[in-house]
Amino acid sequence: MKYWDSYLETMPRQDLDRLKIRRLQETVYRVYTFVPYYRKKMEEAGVAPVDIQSLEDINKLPFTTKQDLRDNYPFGLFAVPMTEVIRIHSSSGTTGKPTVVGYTKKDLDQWAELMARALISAGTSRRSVVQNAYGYGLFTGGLGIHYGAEKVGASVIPSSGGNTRRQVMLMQDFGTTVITCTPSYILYMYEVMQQLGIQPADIKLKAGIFGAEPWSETMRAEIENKLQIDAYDIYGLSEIIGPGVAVECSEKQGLHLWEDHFIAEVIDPESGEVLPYGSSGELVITTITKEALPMVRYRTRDLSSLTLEPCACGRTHMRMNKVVGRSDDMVIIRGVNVFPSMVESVLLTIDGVEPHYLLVVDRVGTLDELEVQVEVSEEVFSDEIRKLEELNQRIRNKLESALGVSVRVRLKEPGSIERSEGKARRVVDRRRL
Ligand code: DLL
Repeated sequence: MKYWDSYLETMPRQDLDRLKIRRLQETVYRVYTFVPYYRKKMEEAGVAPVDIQSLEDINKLPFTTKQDLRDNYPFGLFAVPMTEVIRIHSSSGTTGKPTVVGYTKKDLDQWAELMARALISAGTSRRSVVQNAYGYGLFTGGLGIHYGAEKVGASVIPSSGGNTRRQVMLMQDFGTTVITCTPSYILYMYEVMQQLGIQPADIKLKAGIFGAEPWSETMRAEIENKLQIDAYDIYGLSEIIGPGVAVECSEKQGLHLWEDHFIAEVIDPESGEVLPYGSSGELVITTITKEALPMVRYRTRDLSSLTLEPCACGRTHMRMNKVVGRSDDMVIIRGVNVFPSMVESVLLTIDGVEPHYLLVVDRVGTLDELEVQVEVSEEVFSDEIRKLEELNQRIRNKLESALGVSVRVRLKEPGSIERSEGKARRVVDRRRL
């Protein structure tokens, strides 16, 4: 099966745009009527629902941020009475209160539909055995993928995150063909497979659907080569719906963002100005079908770009490029912006380097210092000191020319950087401590 819903996924642009404007108008009308916060913000901006006559008019609407969700904690932005809300999720966040999101029955049905689209797009079918190793619970990854995979009719193993040896056992014994988890977690699973002496040829895995954290093209190549599978990117965030906002297809050239449910824009994060297609900036998303928690121009903090170029898979929905990183994950070293994904792309081109790394930022006197800790392979680690020093220098040169800042490289012994069973932590910023 090529599409889950061929009519909606291949809808001509004109029809999609007509649907989008109608649904946008409905959403704006609803939030203005039912959510005092939105009404206040719109009044302050001098805009009313009648002012939204075309898709371009969206830029008259004020942005919504994570802070707005926090200020209205927990349910202040819900647009329906709690009797209509049948599920609540939340995203942990590193500081302050979590972000709380709610779903009506219709929201959950729609989410499962979008996840079914996503899974089919990323090589899943009703014959697949899907091992879902995203965490079940308040995190949207577990249950979000779960209901989509059941809808597709695949055999779902709700293994959730953690207990890596058991994950590998299940994979082997139950004949898992599709794994869903974070890209960092599949690499950890691979390590455990190796420790147990299990080769890719011993298992039936064919595809993996990875997301919830940024990962580079080089990381994709690493995962595909090691596990001998197709690795697809899936994007989403709790505030918008959870996983399934956008997903790759067999072309693996950007993620189709489901435009019949979401309107995406890219803005300059400093000025808030809307940027043309192709430009990189912060992704802003408006939901146009959500009932419980509609989001108007939500600033995701994720950096990406959008394209309307037709895709060979036949889906007409616009594509977003792989997310480079979050603006709040970016570290500014002496004025230069550095993303963990940039470091990752460089590291993974160097032989003897493992895909486990950490950026440690510190301030010595008044100067920022960036240390990149990187694990080396067992073979390299047992080499002579001189060879290790050479490798250190080579990594340093490559990083410095790619990033444009001076870097200290610390080679770490195999297995010494913390493994993640969910979202990996890539940055430790000691300047804020
Ligand atoms: O991570 C939802 C999800 C679950 C997506 C499973 C994909 C798979 P949150 O916990 O709210 O929701 O975190 C959302 O994670 O704003 C991005 O910064 C990051 N993120 C999610 N998917 C990707 C991706 C889930 N494919 C935040 N590439 C988002 C890069 C991603 N970053």
